[in-house]
Amino acid sequence: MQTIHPKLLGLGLITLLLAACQPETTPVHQPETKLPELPPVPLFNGDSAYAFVAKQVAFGPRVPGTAAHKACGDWLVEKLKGYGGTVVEQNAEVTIYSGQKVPMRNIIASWQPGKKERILLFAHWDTRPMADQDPERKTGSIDGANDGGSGVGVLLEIARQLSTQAAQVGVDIFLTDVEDWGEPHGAMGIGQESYKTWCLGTQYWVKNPHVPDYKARFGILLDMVGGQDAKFAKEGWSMRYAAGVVNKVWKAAAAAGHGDRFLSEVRNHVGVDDHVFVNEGLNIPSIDIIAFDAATNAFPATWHTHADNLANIDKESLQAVGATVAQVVWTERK
Ligand code: AHN
Ligand code: ZN
Repeated sequence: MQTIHPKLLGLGLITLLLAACQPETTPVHQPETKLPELPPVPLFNGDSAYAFVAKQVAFGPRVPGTAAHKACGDWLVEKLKGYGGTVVEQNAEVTIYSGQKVPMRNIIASWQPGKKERILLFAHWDTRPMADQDPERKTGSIDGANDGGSGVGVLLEIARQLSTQAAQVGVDIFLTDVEDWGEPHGAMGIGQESYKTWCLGTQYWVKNPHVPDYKARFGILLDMVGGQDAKFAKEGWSMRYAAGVVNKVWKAAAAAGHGDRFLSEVRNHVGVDDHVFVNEGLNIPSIDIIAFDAATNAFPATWHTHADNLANIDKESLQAVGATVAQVVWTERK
């Protein structure tokens, strides 16, 4: 057994006492704990994102089951593969609120698929087959330039950047399908059954993830991010499930110079969206960056109307959101 010499014990005690008597204001020399510097965040190109939105719109409305939907899906897969993503597709038949069966095609592209530490970015690529919010003509499919097109456009540009500069963490870009064929006029919200008629692709994916035991640190959903002068409130479901992620993204927006678009107020203007199912189904803290119109306390006026077309897309909005997402992706440490 080892014994401590009484003299040494005394010395130790004196040292301890001295340390305890140090006035609190004495500066303590700390060893350098600075993290290694990260490479600069790649420059998000809003013109490129805009071109990706225009291309989607040019296929025609991406209504599940139509030729335009099929052609656009093929193009999305080709682009994501071209930018180095490992692509998994999920094809299934899902039943919408009317009882009609429609084909669903989820598209998931992964960068550094072997990495455990990952970020999930998602947006829906289908468009609504009706214009039930249009003041005049409620029939006919909408272009969905903003509702669907904008989020996908931003994520394709992120994919293009990933092809030239890897992030420290793995990245998954999930283009969800059959998000927007939910029950019209149904009051939504958890507790009301009609909320389950939305986001069918995401609901399928949370029950059947593209890889077993899929996990990500956090998720960011982009929805209607390309409208004129788009602004984003802290969305209610996001705050409930993932307030830390909201704050991280809002900080990144400020760091990227776009803090003016990301409002500090919390708003419950979203009935349901893809991120709700990801939070509830897979426990991945996920937020929704989704436009909030302060004038109406709701979605932008073009929502589910024929005015949701390319003429109402704002490159600067795509730029602000894209630069913010890039800031998050390329400053996240492994
Ligand atoms: C509502 O909150 C009514 N809809 C959110 C889901 C959605 C539809 N986002 C775009 N289109
Ligand atoms: Zn919609």
